[in-house]
Amino acid sequence: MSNYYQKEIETASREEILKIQNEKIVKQVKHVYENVPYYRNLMDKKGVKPEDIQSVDDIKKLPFLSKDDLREAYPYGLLGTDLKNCVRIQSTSGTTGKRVVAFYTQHDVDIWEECCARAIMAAGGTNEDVCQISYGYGLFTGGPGLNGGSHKVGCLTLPMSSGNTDRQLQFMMDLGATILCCTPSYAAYLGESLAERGYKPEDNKLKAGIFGAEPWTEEMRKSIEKSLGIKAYDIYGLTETSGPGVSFECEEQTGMHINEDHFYAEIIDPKTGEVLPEGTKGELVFTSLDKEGFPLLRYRTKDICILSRKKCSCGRTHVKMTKPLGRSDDMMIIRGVNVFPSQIEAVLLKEGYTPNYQIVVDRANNTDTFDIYVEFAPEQFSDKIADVQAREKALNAAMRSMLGIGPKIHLVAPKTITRSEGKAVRVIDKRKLHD
Ligand code: DLL
Repeated sequence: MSNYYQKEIETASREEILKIQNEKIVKQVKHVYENVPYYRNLMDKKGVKPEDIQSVDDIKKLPFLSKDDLREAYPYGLLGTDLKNCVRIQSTSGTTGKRVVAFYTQHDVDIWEECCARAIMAAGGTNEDVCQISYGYGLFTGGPGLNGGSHKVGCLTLPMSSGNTDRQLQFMMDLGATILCCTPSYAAYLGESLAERGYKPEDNKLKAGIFGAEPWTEEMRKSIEKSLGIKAYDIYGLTETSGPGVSFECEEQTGMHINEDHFYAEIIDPKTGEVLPEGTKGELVFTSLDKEGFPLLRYRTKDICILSRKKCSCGRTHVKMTKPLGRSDDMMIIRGVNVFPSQIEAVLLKEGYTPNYQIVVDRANNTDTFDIYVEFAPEQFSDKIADVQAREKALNAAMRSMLGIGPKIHLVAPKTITRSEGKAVRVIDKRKLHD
């Protein structure tokens, strides 16, 4: 028997869901057209008026939004209401152009937390659970989102944030955490650290984990389930649409139900923008149906996946998405942080290096490794160890300030990084992140 937070809506018939979506989209498009000049311009350019949108079938007439629009409109250009009505911002890591700042009214926070509560209850959560939240807190949406969801379910919430593994394990064991929320790589690391300290999987009280924010495979799921003695559930979301909880797994563990009463999903061909039929692999696009602060319409996530309306044994009727199967851009997720190669190149050039570099990402002991090989410019070259170390340290600090995480920098002699004859191979990602 499934455990629901909002059973009526989570198991509503297709007709009921469509009715809700159709009512909401008409209101939302009108609201955005009147309140977001940036999007009004895009609609005007495309010759679409709010009256043209009478149901979700008409959404395909609307223009897309992408990260580039977010950058152009930064910080307030896509705000959907007066700032005085907003109570929160969240943001992605990374500075300058790629930073996403999302605004929330209290209504938006409530909806977001309800979506997270649905995920926690789908994983078996009740008010008798002790929910350890080891996603980062702060601007990152992982900690705050699941914290809110855990409160709504009535769990005893342990707001651990990420890091400090000794303390994580102490609280987990002493306070008898039953649900763990963190990135899958951190869950794997916690499992390994418990074993190193002599604990067996049955020594902890955990029963479930809610893991997302980065790609992970079925093998990784099995390995985490074994090491922690739990059932591991996937959860998906992005800052632009509020954060975690846009979709979540149920006990079937065969894809994530999208909260369709709040988010309308489409799959498009990333090259042509054409909407593809259900069951086809393509780029996921979301329209937020009722957000007030940051009401993005047709936002291109760049995540590649497949939607399915196959009946689910949990009783939920909302459409399911596969795990993201890749990206249609070059964004990497390293230790849970979104990183674009262009950000790395910008730092190198600013610090006086040549654009001859290579990024190597791998995974060791369930943690991502992140190395950047950079050539000295000929005039910088030095073979004194102290000089090289000082430069590597400075570059590490500059990268950390741009990206939010620090790579290991390896300075190498000029002309030692292999030149490519075609497109330069800037990124070597050795992790096997997709099945
Ligand atoms: O990662 C929100 C989140 C927090 C989701 C905690 C789940 C749990 P961003 O930092 O904006 O937001 O990154 C969003 O992360 O477009 C995907 O590429 C990736 N992503 C998120 N969840 C998953 C997942 C949060 N379950 C970007 N599997 C998205 C694979 C995921 N990739």
